[in-house]
Amino acid sequence: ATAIYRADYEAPAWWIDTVDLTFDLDPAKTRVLSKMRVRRNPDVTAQPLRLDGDELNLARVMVNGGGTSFKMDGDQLVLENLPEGHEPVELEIFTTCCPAKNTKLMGLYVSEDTFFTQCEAEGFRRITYFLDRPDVMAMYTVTLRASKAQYPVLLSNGNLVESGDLEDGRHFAKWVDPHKKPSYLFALVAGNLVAREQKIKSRAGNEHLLQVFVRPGDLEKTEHAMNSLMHSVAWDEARFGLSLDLDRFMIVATSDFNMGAMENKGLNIFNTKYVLASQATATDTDYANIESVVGHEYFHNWTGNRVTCRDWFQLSLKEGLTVFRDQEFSMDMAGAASARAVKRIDDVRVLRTVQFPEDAGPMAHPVRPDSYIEINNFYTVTIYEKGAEVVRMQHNLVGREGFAKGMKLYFERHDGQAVTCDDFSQAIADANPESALAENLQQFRRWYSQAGTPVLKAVGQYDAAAQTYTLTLSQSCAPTVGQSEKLPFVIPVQMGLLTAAGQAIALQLQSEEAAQGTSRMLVLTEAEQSFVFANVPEAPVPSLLRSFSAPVVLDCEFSDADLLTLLAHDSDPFNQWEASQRLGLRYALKFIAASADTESANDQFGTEILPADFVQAMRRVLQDDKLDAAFKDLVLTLPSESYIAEQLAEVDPQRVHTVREAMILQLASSLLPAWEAAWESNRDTGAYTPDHVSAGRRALAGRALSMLCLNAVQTGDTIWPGKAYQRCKDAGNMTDRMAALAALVYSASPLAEQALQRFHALFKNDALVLDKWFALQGAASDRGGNVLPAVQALMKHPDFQIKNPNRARSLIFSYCNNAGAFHRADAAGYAFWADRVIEIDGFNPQVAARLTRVMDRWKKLPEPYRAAARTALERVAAKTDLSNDVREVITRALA
Ligand code: HT7
Ligand code: ZN
Repeated sequence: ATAIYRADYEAPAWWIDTVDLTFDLDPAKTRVLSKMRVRRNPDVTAQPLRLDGDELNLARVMVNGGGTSFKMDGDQLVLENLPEGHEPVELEIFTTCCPAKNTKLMGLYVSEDTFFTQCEAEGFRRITYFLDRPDVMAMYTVTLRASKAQYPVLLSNGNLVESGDLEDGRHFAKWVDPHKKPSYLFALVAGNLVAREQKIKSRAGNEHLLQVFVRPGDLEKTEHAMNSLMHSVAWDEARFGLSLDLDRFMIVATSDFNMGAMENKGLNIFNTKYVLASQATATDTDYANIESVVGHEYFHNWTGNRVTCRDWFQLSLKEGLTVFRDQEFSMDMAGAASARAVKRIDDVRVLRTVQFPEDAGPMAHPVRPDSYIEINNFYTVTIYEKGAEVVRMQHNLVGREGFAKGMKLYFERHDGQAVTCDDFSQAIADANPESALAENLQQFRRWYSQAGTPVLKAVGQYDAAAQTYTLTLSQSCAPTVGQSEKLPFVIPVQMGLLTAAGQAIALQLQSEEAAQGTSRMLVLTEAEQSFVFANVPEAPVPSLLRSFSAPVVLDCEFSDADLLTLLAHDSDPFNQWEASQRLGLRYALKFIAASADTESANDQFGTEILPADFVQAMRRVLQDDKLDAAFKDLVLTLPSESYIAEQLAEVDPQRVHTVREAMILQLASSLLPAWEAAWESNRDTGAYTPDHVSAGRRALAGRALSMLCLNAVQTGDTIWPGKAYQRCKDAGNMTDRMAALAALVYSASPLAEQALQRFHALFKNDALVLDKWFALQGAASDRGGNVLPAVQALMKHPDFQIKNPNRARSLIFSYCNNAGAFHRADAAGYAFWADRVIEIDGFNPQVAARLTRVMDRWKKLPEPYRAAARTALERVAAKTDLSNDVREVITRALA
């Protein structure tokens, strides 16, 4: 396989103006007739028409109603003798494909007797020969024909213009999409489905029909998805003035899907995980995810569909922007400032625990990559989450109103076009000519072109005589694959200063006449810059990077006292939380280093890793009536193992795991009465609603129960495990039930097995709940190496189906991400991983490539893990028939 380079982009030599597709749907052999009107691109020198195809059977090609010569070049169908000149040419291509055998779930496939499509990024070429690239936008008419009994519902993009019966029990439906679109947004669905329907009226007074299609029996689980969709439509109108541009907007759920959901024009296709919810089967997190994913796909209707990407290197143009939009949507829906902060903290945790490692590993790439082998490998946290941070920085540099103006200009300029990341930032800057973004636009664009996480170093110096405080900010960025030199970024640093007692200090730069509030943004553009603040009454505690104003690592020498001040008093809740994480990280790193030459950190340190003042600060947070439960839960969550690991040059995963577990145990035992009180006051949240306040209370109750069960294992107490077991039996919602089950499993309680069995018996007919059941067991605490054999046994369970991506992810991915159980001295975890990568690659390369990435950071492992990891990677690499997807990831990992 060869790499494709951004620098090689050329406009297409041909345009496709209209496509008329007719499908005769049959699982074993679907016939596809494509009639296209194509014409030469007058701006490009004349070339043959080269159409992409993949695993198609070609039956016939006709040009302007007559036969034609053609040739195959690899997977491409090449037409060299098309009429010269710029007149449109009528092309007719007849192909067949086999949806029943499509295990890759790309193109047209069958899931539970229903036809679905997935065309992004390059799936349309598995349906018919086409110019399968996002800058070729065409008008689509689609006719679907199928057995009426088996496939009573026939859907495609746009509006239903005709339907009726055919001979032999078949029927048809004809759909016309009123908007031109790239092929990756094409979709069809055919099957036995039912819909929840809702009519809505837009601000402009237009009527729209919203539909959520699911399998019969699942209808009552669609209320939250429908509500989320209605909220999304209203939010986009209110916040950005963007209205729904279709009479009908449909969501369809499938349980076989490679990713979360897909924004096909007017016909979104969703993983059931992001549609179906009832209080008995879905957790608060599921509810929140559904709202966010429904919003995300809906918002793509403008950011992605109306204005799309010129090429796949620009993927973050739509994904980064749409993630930013869904994050803002969730924050606006959350309402209160504290709930917004909780959402921001959640988002930053994902960025730091998943994207920062990606940016420092073998798959590091810029937000706008320069090359790829398999585009499916570039649907990454860098494109999505870091891309959203890059949009957020632009938002912050021009302000909320300025950003809205920029978006307006973006759509005025580019509606109906396929454009680039540069076009986006240009519009935001042009709409705000006086902004720091416009002033530094070229330099700002390095966020798109340079990979890696910058380190922002901050050094403060207080001059008591002059009452000045000099804050020196400097930046650096380590080399990443293919990029050895990095130029300075534009880094917005939202900040404030606090007295030691925690009071906010008025901020006045020496050059200014008067103070300008107590929180402000400094913009770092040089490698190093100093900012001098005047009238500072005492040596201040700096609160830097408030709300995580830039995706960087902040290196600042805070004392423990500074951090305790920030934790107790900072007006920025993000930095309050951040202070708790810095303290937790500090103690973890100290004890990981100290335990370097001992067998077990536990034995050496007992339960005394955390100093008394930190434990006391945690107690205060837990007992503070003024703090939200959700926020308390986040503060009391120690930095994750992967975040701790990222700070280390060499990572002994067992040591990281053991030290973190010991810290958790110490918090469990030292705060025992506070945990009991937290449980008692939050265990009953009344009639279930997934709102943020009661969800936060359930989260805190769940953590308290888990801490109490962990402590019980140490003390031999049976009361709390008994209460958890009882909760598993009688909980009124899945959040509480799952938390109780997890408390038993993670504490390795003797009651865990029985509770798991009951849970299975109760939910054996609900696929999404069974996924949770498998996932929990894959993520269980390892006791003497017991998790891997349990996982191997579960793979033989009648409910385990490796070909279903949700199920494979729930057991296999969950185990391979369970560091304490996966990194085994006998290398059995790695052997299991290699076997599964090879097995899954045989039928679904995209899912296999995701699993391959579990080993991204293997070079940081010490022996004996490192050699064993290499052996496993090399075993996979030695397979000659690997997919391009897995080959690209494994080659980079081994390089
Ligand atoms: N834009 C969608 C991407 C997607 C996808 C990509 C490759 C293979 C399968 C896929 N399913 C969905 C999802 C989104 O970001 O909205
Ligand atoms: Zn998206």
